[in-house]
Amino acid sequence: MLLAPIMMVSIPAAASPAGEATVPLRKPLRLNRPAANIELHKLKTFHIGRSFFELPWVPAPASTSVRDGLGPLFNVNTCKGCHVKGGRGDAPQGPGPLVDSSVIKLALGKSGDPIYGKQLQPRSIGLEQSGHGLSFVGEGKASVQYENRIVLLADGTKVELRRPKYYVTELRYGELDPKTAISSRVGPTLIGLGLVEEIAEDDIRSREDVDDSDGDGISGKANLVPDIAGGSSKLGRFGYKASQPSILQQSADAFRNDIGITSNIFPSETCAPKQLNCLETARRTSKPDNIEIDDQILNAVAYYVKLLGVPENRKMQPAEALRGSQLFNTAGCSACHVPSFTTRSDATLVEFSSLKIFPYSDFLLHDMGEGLADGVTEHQAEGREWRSTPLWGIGLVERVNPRAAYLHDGRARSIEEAILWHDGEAKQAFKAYSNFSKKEREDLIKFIRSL
Ligand code: HEC
Ligand code: HEC
Ligand SMILES: [Ca+2]
Ligand SMILES: [Ca+2]
Repeated sequence: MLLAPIMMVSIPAAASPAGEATVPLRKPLRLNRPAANIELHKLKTFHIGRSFFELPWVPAPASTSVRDGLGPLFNVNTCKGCHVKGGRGDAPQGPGPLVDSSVIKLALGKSGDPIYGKQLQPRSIGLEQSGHGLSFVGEGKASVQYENRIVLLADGTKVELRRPKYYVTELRYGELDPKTAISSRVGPTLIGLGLVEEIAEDDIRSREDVDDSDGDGISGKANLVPDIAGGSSKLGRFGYKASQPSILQQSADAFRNDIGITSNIFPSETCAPKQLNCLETARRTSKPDNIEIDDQILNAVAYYVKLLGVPENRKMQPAEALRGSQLFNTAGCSACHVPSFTTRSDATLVEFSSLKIFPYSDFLLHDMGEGLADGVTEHQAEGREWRSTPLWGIGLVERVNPRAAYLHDGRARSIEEAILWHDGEAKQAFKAYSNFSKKEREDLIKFIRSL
């Protein structure tokens, strides 16, 4: 196992994970405040973006024509339904139906299910009726069942993990293809994404080691994905499999797939060829140019997300913080949860230039083993591969939304459970953690909670 030199770990000394952009902790606790160093006049667009992030979209045609066009198929009618106060959406409790903040992705090889496409939308705008009114009948429903499993740590402690299994029911257009993989994902925290966008592509890619040539068991891989507006291929950095290159494209994707709002980036509705009533309703309610959110409003929403600030760290005694970060390093966590980057000196948003930030991620894909695999391919990301989740702000997750949990599908009820799901390239880190004494485990988790 690789024991990186302790010097490599930088402790965010000033408790400022995003330098001058760091947001002081204030009550009420929420994660949707702008970065602290943004020039005042720029916040006007931030607030416009926020209103379109929070307000519910309605079916077209409506008198409020700037925010109509919902559906025909959709998950929920507002972005904030899945990103609660800028933080994480509710995790499914199960057994039973999935909550609104979970998205069901469907995959058959590199494409989606032949009938239902790449995502199951549980709602529609009343396809049997005139195209008005919301209906709880969409493509179908999904539910989860948990199977418990005990992990035994070296000192004899037992930890119970719950392994989810997802089902679809009430399918409206017939069965799924028997080979279609089902993946559930819960809406993640949105802090600091604008800073992540300003990390130079080369700084992330320089850590790639696809064939593990340095033999440390860890082989970060970049996801190169289409940049639709730019017409080329770019490093993916957003989403659980790093499949979106920009906040703008990720937001346009959410508008289309989660809310049924078309844009210049994604001008078609999600109706699949066999979903005739969806296609018919889309035709009947479409606007002349087929675009339901114009560039100006879409850009404002992306700008809002881009500015969402990173909160300051929870205070720790220097000795405690040092100890925690050393444990983080010796366990090999920092190989993927890379503590810090410096943003580009020529950032598109000048306030975000040359900042030393502490996201605790390498933004690369890693094989995390069979237990976490979902069988879904997204560009270069395969079924077992996930982007190292940034750990900044993780100590606030449950304080901001007590119904939130950890990992892509919210299966882990605690940070410890999340660590114990690590496998594949992270097998050594799992072993190191399970060999720690109780005190070491507590110190490590305390450190993680402070980030
Ligand atoms: C139905 C729930 C849901 C809704 C509604 C929703 N999101 Fe998300 N959001 C998610 C999930 C799930 C992911 C992770 C996607 C993935 O990787 O598969 C995500 C990811 C993101 C990310 C990337 C975060 C990261 O860490 O890389 C951004 C940005 C984002 N959403 C913005 C938006 C915006 C803007 C809207 C409204 C247009 C929106 N979301 C609506 C569930 C939702
Ligand atoms: C090989 C790369 C790798 C290593 C090593 C690694 N992680 Fe992770 N970690 C990931 C990935 C990828 C995910 C996302 C998995 C998912 O959501 O299914 C993750 C998720 C997490 C999460 C959950 C984050 C959240 O917000 O839900 C925590 C906590 C975490 N890691 C802590 C650790 C700790 C502590 C260590 C060291 C003991 C460690 N990780 C080592 C790659 C790694
Ligand atoms: Ca629509
Ligand atoms: Ca669908």
